[in-house]
Amino acid sequence: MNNDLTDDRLVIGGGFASPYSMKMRAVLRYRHIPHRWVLRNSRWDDLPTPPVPVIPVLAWPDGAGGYRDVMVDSSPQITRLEDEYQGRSVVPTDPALAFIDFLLEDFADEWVTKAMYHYRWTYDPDIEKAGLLLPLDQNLQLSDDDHVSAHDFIIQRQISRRALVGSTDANTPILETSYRNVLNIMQAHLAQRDFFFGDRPGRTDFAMYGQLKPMLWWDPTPAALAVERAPRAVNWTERIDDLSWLPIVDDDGWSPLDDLEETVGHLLAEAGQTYVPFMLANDEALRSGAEEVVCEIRGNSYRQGPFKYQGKCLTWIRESYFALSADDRGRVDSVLKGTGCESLFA
Ligand SMILES: N[C@@H](CCC(=O)N[C@@H](CS)C(=O)NCC(=O)O)C(=O)O
Repeated sequence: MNNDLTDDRLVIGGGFASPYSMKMRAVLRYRHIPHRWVLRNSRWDDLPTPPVPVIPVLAWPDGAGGYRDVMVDSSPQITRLEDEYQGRSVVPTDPALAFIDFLLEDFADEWVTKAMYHYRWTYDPDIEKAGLLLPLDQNLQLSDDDHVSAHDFIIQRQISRRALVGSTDANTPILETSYRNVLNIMQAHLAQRDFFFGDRPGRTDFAMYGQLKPMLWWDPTPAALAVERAPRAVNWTERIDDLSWLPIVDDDGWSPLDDLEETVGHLLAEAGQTYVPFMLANDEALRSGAEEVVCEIRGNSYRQGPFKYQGKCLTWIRESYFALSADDRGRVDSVLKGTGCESLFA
C-alpha cells in the first residue's frame, strides 16, 4: 500500500540481477522521470500482478493509494514513456535512424539475452553466485535455512529453463562466439563514440546495457572475458547505469544516418548472422506449429523451442519498417544492405 498519497511518481518493480529491470531503471534515470524503485516481491512491493508475471513492472499511481495502470515488457514501456514525457528522448529524431535503433534494441533484448542467461546458468561460479544473491532481493533477513532452500530452488528452476532460451551444449559455441563478437565490436566502437548513435544514448544503448550489466559487472565468467577483451565496454556499462548527469541539448547529438560509425555496420552484421536467422525460423515454427526452431547460424545448426514473444517482436519490427515513408525506407535499406538484416523484410 502506498501510504503517501501525494507521491505520484511512477513505480518500477524489478530485481538487481534482471537485465530488463536494469534497462528500464537506466532509462528512467537518464530521462529524469520521477520514479520509485521497488524490489519485486520484497515487503515494499505493493504492485498489482500484471497479466504476464515478468519483471520489470511499471505502475502508475492513482493518487488514492493504489495504481491506475500497470504494464510489462521493456520496449513498449519505453515507447509509452516517450508519449508521456517530454525531453531527453531516447528516440532519434530522424525516423530512419530511429528504425535502425529499434532494430538493434531488439537484437540486444532477444538475442544477446541468450548469452546472458547462458553464462549465468551454465558455469559453476556464476550459478553459485546467482543462486546465493537472487533470493536476497526479496528478503535481506532470510533465515539461513530458507536461504539454502531458495538457493537450491532457484538454481534448479533456472537451469531447467536453459533450453527454453537456447542455452544447450550444442548451441554453446554459437552463443559464446556471438558474445565475444559483441565485445570486440563495442571495444572498437567506444574508441570512437560514447554511444551507438552519437553523443547521446538511444534505445539500443539501454537494451545493450541491460544485457551487458549482468555479464560485464555481475556474472564472474563473462565479466572476466570482458575485462580482458573490452575494458571500454565495462566502463561504458558503469556509465549507462545512471546517465542523469549527462547534459543534453534539445534534439542535438544524434549521428546523421549517412555518417554512422563503421562499427554500427558490424553490429548490424552480427545481428544479421545470428538474430535474423533465428527470428525468421522462430516465426516460421510458430506459423507451422513445429515443435522446434532449427536454423543455420554461421554454418552450425542452432535449435530451441519456438518463442511466442519473439514472434510478436518480429511483427513490431516489420510494422515499424513498413510504416516508414518510401524515402526513409530507402535510406534504411542502404544501411542494412549486405548485413543480413534486410532478410527480415524480404
Ligand atoms: N520481454 C520482457 C522480458 C522480461 C523478462 O523476461 N524478465 C525476466 C527476468 S529479467 C522475468 O521476469 N522472468 C520471470 C521469471 O524468471 O520467473 C521485457 O522486454 O522486459
